[in-house]
This record gives sequence, C-alpha cells and structure tokens, in this order.
Amino acid sequence: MAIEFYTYSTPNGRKISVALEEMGLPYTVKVIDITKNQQFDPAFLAISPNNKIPAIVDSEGPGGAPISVFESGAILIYLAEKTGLFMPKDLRARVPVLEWLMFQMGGFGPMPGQVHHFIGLENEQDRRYGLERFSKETQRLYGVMDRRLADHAFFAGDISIADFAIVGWAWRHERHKIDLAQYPNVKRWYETMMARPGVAKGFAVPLS
Ligand SMILES: N[C@@H](CCC(=O)N[C@@H](CS)C(=O)NCC(=O)O)C(=O)O
Repeated sequence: MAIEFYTYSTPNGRKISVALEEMGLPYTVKVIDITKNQQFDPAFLAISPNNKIPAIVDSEGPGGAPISVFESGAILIYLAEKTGLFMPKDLRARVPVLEWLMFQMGGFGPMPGQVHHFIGLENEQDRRYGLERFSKETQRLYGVMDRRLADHAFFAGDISIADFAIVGWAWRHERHKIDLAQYPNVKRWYETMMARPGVAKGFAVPLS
C-alpha cells in the first residue's frame, strides 16, 4: 500500500518527496493548501497537531499496523529506518547523519525561512532589522556548509537523509538571496544532488 503524503510545494515538503523518490517508496500526494488554511482542518490536525506540513500516514507501519508521522526530520528518520536506506546502522557512522539533519532542522530552515518572511514585507522599517539579522545568519550557515563540503562529498560521508533535508532548503537559495558561486563546495554538492534522477523527480512531482 502506498504511503499517504500530506504536503505542499515548500522546502519542508520537498525534502520528503525527494526522500520517497530516492527510496523508491510508493506514495500518494494529499495536497494541504496552506495558503487556504487547510492545515487547520481537524482531520489534518489529528495527524499533524502543530498544523504544519509535511506529514505521512504509512498503512504498513511497524508490526503491520498504520502509523502517522509529523515533523520532516522525524519522517526522514522513519523512512530511513523502514527501508534501511540513507542512514547507516553503525552508531559511529550514524552520528554525522543525525548531526547534519539536526543542523538543518534547527538552523538551515528556520533562518532562511525568516529571510523569506521579512523579504516579503512592504514596510521598510518592519523589514530592515529582520532581513539584516536573518540574512547574515543564513550566509553564516552557507559558510558552515561550504567548509564541511570542502573535504566531504556529502554532509555525512555517503549520501544520506541529511542531504535530502538540506537540499530542500538550498533549492530556495535564490529566494533567500544567496549566490552559490560564493560557496563553491555547496555549489558542487547542490549540482551533484540535483543531477540525481530521484532528487530531480522529488522536485518535479506536483505538490500543490
Ligand atoms: N519543523 C517543521 C516545519 C514545517 C513547516 O514550517 N511547514 C510550513 C510549510 S514549509 C507550514 O506548514 N506552515 C503552515 C503554518 O505554519 O500554518 C518540519 O520540519 O516539518
């Protein structure tokens, strides 16, 4: 049975379509139009109590019973555990996957997300402080990623769910005003990721 994938075409939603495609898991898209407040529908809140996409329902969960999962990081870990793909079993090798996944969840998502918010404000006074603060932090995060990728092909050695999480946000680099030419290692990694058929399909599948 296909996994039900509740989503919209945003960076957090795209992380999961990329992972599902790369893992070769069958899924059906259930669009939650967050521009029409569908994320507040009681049926959706029952599986995603924080009223945010993405969420999944896997009818073939652990022990064969259905399970729902919200929060994109939790979904990525669940899918990796389910398939045995894109996250090593060995604890030492698993640590960098979790580190870079949490780096994305706690920073490289919330920070560029704030740039997307403040950049859209019309009032210059409201916009200036937030845009400056979150743009600086976003640039710093790209610097951190560039240093990591100077001697790693992917964030955790082999390609992993951490790369799927990060590419979801790097996909919007133009929106948060980042020129990848200034971060050559990120650029090389981004182009490698986008050239993968599974990643390309994950970004092309209609989610809205
Ligand atoms: N930490 C959450 C963040 C999810 C998130 O921010 N989703 C946004 C779209 S990218 C959303 O659903 N916003 C609707 C709302 O806040 O009402 C995750 O990674 O799953």
